[in-house]
Formats: sequence, structure tokens, C-alpha cells
Amino acid sequence: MNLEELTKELAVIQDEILTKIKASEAIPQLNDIKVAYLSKKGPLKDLQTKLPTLKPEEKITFGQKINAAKSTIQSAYDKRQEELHLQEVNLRKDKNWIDVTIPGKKISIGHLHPITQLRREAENIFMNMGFEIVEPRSIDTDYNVFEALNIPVGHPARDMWDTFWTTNGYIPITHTSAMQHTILKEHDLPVRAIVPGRCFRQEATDATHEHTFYQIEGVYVDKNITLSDLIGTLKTFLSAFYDRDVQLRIQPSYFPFVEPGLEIMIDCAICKGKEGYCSTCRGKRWIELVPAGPIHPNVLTMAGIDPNEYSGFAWGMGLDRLVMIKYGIEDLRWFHSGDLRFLQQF
Ligand code: FA5
Repeated sequence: MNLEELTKELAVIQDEILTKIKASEAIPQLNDIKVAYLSKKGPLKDLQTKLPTLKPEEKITFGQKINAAKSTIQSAYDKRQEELHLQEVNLRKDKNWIDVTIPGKKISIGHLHPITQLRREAENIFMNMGFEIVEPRSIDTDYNVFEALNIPVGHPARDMWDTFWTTNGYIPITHTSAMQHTILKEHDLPVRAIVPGRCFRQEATDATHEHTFYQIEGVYVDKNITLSDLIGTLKTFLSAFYDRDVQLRIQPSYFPFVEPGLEIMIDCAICKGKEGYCSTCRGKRWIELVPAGPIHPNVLTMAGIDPNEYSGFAWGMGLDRLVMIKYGIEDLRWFHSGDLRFLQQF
């Protein structure tokens, strides 16, 4: 082959390589092209082997042409490599793209049940009044639930607290009064304690009765305690709890462990005593809220306390009812419903 033919051949090979470099779509493909055309077994090397057939000055000319072609090819390779690299980076950016301006997703973390919130509030008020908090047992003996409260076996008052029994004779506590005997027996006098706890009863449930509900028992024993101490304590607590000057009215009731038995009523803050029907007090203007009374001498005696030296009072308020009145809730079954539309309001 003469110089002219070799030059033509070189131009064809160069065009072919440049076209392939331009058309390459990824760096590995580009590298393959480079290896195929510029390696020792490539077409350029082939042309170089034909140099000896040329005259000396043609050798120089063709050598220069080959070098120029190599340099052109290298530049095209470098340029394409840069383009493909950029293309790949942009593609990755698109895939992992994060819009940092999107507002975050709100994680809902829930909150305390309204009964728990207000139980804590009630505990704080009583603690500020000098009461200690005693936890009740969830199941207890017949002795603590009934007998030590002056309700022996066969006493008709047991029917007031129709309850569940375990197969081995224990009682899921029917009222927090079940802790009265333990408190009176185990605490030094004077004693001021509250017992916030969960109670269980065999009930046909309705808007004001559940099989599971909460009570806050109160026990106060000291020398010279009178009914006015009971009234003063409850008025102070209820006024703080409802954040207003609560008015009390007292009517007789019956519980074997207090004498006399009382039902403390509060004025209805919903209708404020006005004419017309009110769903909270049912038009009575007064709401029965706290059963209470001076502790019966038999209960003190059974706990080893001399009723001639000491006297005291107790109450057992329904916490669910306290909360219902505070928030104007008409049906206590909402509390156990687990319905977020209800719970999220508190
Ligand atoms: C008692 O349980 C007495 N141990 C209270 C007591 C204590 C009186 C100390 C005297 C001295 P009673 O069964 O009435 O009493 O219940 C007290 C309160 O618990 C009621 O006023 C009511 O608010 C609440 N309660 C009773 N049963 C239910 C129920 N099934 N569902 C929701 N709340 C209830």
C-alpha cells in the first residue's frame, strides 16, 4: 500500500472509531471501543505495521498522521467519557431525589386517657391537702371486701355490690372500700389516704353503669373528727376539681360501714338550676356524686382502733362520673370504646 492508500484507510478507521465513540451509551461500552481500536491487535496498530513499506520521508508523514488520528480519537474518547459520567450522575440524582421542602409527616403519639388525666389531677389536689395515695389490690378477700366493712355473710347489703368471684374464692374488687380495713390497720394514726382504683361489677351496662369503672376512696381518721370535716374536705376538693365554688347538698343514704350513710350532691353547673330539662342532672338541679359518711364504730374496732378515742370519715366517689360531669359526657361507655374521635377531644 502506498502513502495515499494508507492515508485513506486511516481516515476510514478514524471515522469509524469516532462514530462509535459518539454513539456509545455507557462508560463500559466506551471502554470496549477503546480497547478494540487502540489495542495492539487493533486496526491502527495494523496500519502502523505497514510503515516499513513506505519511503523514509513518507514514513515520517504517515507516522505524524497516525499520531494526529490517535490524538483526535483520544480527545473524542475523553469528551464522551466526561459526558457519560455526567449523564450517570444526573440519572442517580433523579432516582434518589429528595424534596427537602416537603413538610414532615406528623407522627401521632397518642396521649393519656381522660380518666387517667383527671385521676392524676384529683390525686394532686388530695396530695396538696395532705392525703397519701394507696394502691388497691385488683382482687381481694371476702373479708376485706365485705366482712371488715360490717357486711357479714348473709347481710342483705351484699346485694348492692353484686360481683364476680374467682374460682378459688377471691373477688375482683367491687369497690375501693376494700382497702379501708388495711389502711386503718396498717397505718399509724392519724391517717389521711385516698385509694384511686379500678372496680368490677356484674352489671347490665347502660349510660351510667359499666362492668369496669373507677373509684377514689377517701379515709380520714383522727381524734375529734366531725361531719363538718368531711363536708369541708369534699367541698374543698370538688371546688378545686371543677374550678368553681361548688355548692353541696347532703341527703341520707345507707352503707353498712358508715353511720350515718350520706349521699353528697353538687349543684348542676350545666343548667345552673334554671327551669327546663337538663341531661346532666335530669332536671333535679342537684347531682348525686359522693357516697360518704363517718366511719362505723364496728369498722374501727375490727381494725383495732378505739372508736371512743378516734373517729373519722370515708367516701367512695365514682371517678368516671366525676369526669363525665366535668366534660358533659352523657354516656360513660365512650370511655372504653377506644374510639379515637372521642378520645382525641381530651
Ligand atoms: C360504693 O361503692 C361504696 N363503697 C362507697 C362508699 C365508700 C360509701 C365509703 C361510703 C363510704 P356505690 O356502689 O354507690 O358505693 O358506688 C360509688 C360510686 O361509684 C357511685 O356513686 C358511682 O359514681 C360509681 N359507680 C358505682 N357503680 C358503677 C358502675 N357500674 N359504673 C360506673 N360507676 C359506678
